Amino acid sequence: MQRSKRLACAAASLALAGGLFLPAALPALAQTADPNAVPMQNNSFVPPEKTIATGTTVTWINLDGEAHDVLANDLTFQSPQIDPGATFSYTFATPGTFSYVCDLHNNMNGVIVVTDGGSSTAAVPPTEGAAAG
Ligand SMILES: [Cu+2]
Repeated sequence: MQRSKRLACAAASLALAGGLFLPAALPALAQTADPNAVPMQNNSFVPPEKTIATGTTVTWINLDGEAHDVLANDLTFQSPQIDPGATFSYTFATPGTFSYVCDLHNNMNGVIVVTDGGSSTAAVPPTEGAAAG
């Protein structure tokens, strides 16, 4: 049966591309409702690049079966070892582009782009022209 052979081949490719398949990680990923979360899965940051507004707290969540950490290239932030299932949060108070790595896996890297305010969802009313007496 050619069709099933092709399917098996595709499945094998997927398995190779994704590394170890960890069924236990799937429900955990579904729980990641926080839009500012960066899961660490299959030795990757997901997504590797994230854009946030100034003042946003990013939470890294380790969904792998081994420890990771996050270390900004410019040392703006640095986590302790993040064990499986553990998290690390950092609030970005200043705009900029912050690239970071997992110190334990040098092929694991990511970028946080912090924009200068401008978030349309920010509930900060303009104070310009407010009456002062
Ligand atoms: Cu790592």
